[in-house]
Amino acid sequence: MKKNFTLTVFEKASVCRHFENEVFKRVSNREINFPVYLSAGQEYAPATIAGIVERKKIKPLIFGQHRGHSIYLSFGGNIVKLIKELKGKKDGCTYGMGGSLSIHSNEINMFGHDGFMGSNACIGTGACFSSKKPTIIFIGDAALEEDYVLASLSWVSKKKLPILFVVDDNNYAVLTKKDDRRDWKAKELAKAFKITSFDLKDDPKKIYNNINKYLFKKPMLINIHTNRIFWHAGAGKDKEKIFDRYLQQKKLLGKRGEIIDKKIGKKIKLLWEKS
Ligand SMILES: Cc1ncc(C[n+]2csc(CCOP(=O)(O)OP(=O)(O)O)c2C)c(N)n1
Repeated sequence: MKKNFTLTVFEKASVCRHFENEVFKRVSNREINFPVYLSAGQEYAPATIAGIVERKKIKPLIFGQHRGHSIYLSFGGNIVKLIKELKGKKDGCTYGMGGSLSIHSNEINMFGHDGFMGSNACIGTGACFSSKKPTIIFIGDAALEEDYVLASLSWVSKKKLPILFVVDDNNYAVLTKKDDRRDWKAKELAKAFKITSFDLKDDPKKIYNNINKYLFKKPMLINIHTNRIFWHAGAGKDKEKIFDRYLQQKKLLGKRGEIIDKKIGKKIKLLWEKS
């Protein structure tokens, strides 16, 4: 029997959340002492998209930005290899050289980011144009403002490429909020390029219902509102009290949610200690 979609996504999100909490601890106590980009609070975007893609049995090309831990884990990246990567080991997923920023994995077709905000949009567009393979490009709400990202959107639309752009919209460019940076919305921008687009909360069912039918059948852009728990980089928390989709979904699942959360938390803690 097919597993309930909400449950599949929750399990993925739980892996991401516990993973990031373990990283946070290690950055705080300086066991990890290079820049890390945590995705806690934002895991429902990749977890949901990965859940949809898995159901369709598609293995897309994946181009992430920084905050890529949850993308890698949601799409089935080997967790031990990512732990080793963050410990700087040679048998890490990016041979201990990519760190948190440039997570790369041939196994899941994930291409490491170079640190240049939005460059993954151009590179992903080129890869899709030449291969015609289903492609997912994750960018932040600030990366969407880069001129070369706009040029990529234009080409994607002109060539009707099987691409899904996921704008992980946490409202911030480091510390500057969207309202202080621009007066347009991602959905309006995509519409101007004749790209089907949606502006959605990180609610898995809403994302599923909106993108499932036409995914990879035409270019699409989805702006997903998320809330970051941790700072732009490193170990620290923003002061504002935020809505936490993971905790909301856990509550929704009741006892089952609690059991999964505990079980996965324990497993990941152990993996971090052993790897
Ligand atoms: C071309 C370029 N300009 C500036 C930076 C410095 N920088 C790194 S991340 C960042 C903000 C990124 O915001 P967003 O794309 O929304 O991603 P988020 O960190 O919020 O997930 C900036 C300005 C950069 N890396 N590359």
